[in-house]
Amino acid sequence: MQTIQTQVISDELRDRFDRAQSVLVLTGAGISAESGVPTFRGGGNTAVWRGMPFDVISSATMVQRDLAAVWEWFDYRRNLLQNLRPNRAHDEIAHWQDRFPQFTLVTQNIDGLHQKAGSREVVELHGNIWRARCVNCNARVEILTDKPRPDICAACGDRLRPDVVLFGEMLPPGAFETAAEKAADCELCFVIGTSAIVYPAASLPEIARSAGGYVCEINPEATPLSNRCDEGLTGKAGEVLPLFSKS
Ligand code: BJW
Ligand code: ZN
Repeated sequence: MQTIQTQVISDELRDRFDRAQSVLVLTGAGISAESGVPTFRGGGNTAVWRGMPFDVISSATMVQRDLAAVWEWFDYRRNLLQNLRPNRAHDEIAHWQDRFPQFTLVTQNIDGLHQKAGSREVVELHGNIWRARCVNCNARVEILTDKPRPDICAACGDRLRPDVVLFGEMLPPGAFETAAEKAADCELCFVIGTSAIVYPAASLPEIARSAGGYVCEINPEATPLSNRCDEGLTGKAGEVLPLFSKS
């Protein structure tokens, strides 16, 4: 008897997965949803902090206008995150790095859950919530769970801010360039748990596809990418991804 699970992945995708030498994975907030991390959009989930939509509080303007409020928002989210664990989707992707000769994991997430699951050399496009950065000299400081969060830069005495990329800000130097280079070079590109509307991250699947890569989206909901990719697997990342390790 054929189960629903074996029907999800097409023969073509399974064959490409078995043969692929170079794979790129792009993840977004949805991959952490099953760990308990709220997404920004989709599923009726729109992040709001004290009445402010996330794209207002998570903006470059707000850092200039009210850095204390921005810190409160990120402190709240770090507190939430410190008890959360990677889920089956993070675990499965961590295994892929040893399965393919060339493997690149690019994430828009700032939660550090890929690294907690064992993924190495993660290309973080939007920074990391567990780091602070000086507004003046760009020195970076790790934020530890068992120590008070530092406020002031030890190198120059100026204020620290979250080391994350807010709307209207540039991505970390080299991060997008590395991701774009790998996207242009991959045979198989998985786009997992992202609404695919925030640029430049959303251009990576386009780059992969125009260079001949096979693009597969994994998401329970349709996105602007859905009718521009080669295959869509409709479902939760934590349920769909483990199917790849089953024959
Ligand atoms: C599941 C699931 C399950 C649920 N399993 N899936 C070109 C065109 C138009 C605009 C621009 C453009 N280029 C640049 C822009 C401007 C802007 C932008 O893209 N705006 C768009 C919204 C229109 N981009 C920027 O400002 C970027 N900077 C930049 O381009 O610099 C150059 C520049 C500078 C100045 C002027 C001009 C250019 C920076 C973008 C930074 C994004 N920052 C944020 C906040 C980070 C800090 C924080 O956390 O607060 O990053 S915004 C937010 O969105 C966060 C995310 O990383 C990002 C993407 O969201 P993501 O990951 O896709 O999550 P969701 O919630 O949107 O979607 C979740 C999905 O999961 C849904 O589809 C669900 O269905 C699915 N899901 N459960 C699988 N179990
Ligand atoms: Zn400094």
